[in-house]
Amino acid sequence: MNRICVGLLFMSIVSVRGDCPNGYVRHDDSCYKFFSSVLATWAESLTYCELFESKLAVIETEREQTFIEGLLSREWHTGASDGVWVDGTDLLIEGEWVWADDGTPINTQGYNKWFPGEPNSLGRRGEDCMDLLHHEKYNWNDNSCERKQNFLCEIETEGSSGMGGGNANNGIIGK
Ligand SMILES: [Ca+2]
Ligand SMILES: [Ca+2]
Ligand SMILES: [Ca+2]
Repeated sequence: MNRICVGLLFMSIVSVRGDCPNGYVRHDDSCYKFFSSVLATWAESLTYCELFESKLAVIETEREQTFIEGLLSREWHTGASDGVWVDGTDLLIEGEWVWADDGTPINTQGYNKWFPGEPNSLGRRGEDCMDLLHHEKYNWNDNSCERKQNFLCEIETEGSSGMGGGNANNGIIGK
């Protein structure tokens, strides 16, 4: 098209492919930030991530889950909440879990690491948002979306190819 477009595209690629933004930790093709001193509802935490050009973490593989367990254990401190919000939700249709970011179903065909007995949709109003519970070794749980707790943001740095990561829209560039 024109030089400015090409230049902008190039800068985007460089910033996306390069190091993680300050405060983020790299693992494979993603950058992660555990916000361990902010308490937010699930929806608020999603907005926080967006403010920092990221999104709530989407956990696609055992390898990613293991990394996240390590990261959260290392950075856990007294005063941190037991639950840590990630991107999973069944707010749209009760019992049908998806990653909110792109609607990918979370079912037995794909990767999942629900704690035994979860999701259990406890209480009269149920539980529709996914968190990782410190006291359950960061296995997955459904919790009340209104609960205020810490959260984990992720930036996917590889837009295409690769399993799971290839979700058409490069959100980071688009922003
Ligand atoms: Ca991920
Ligand atoms: Ca539910
Ligand atoms: Ca639960």
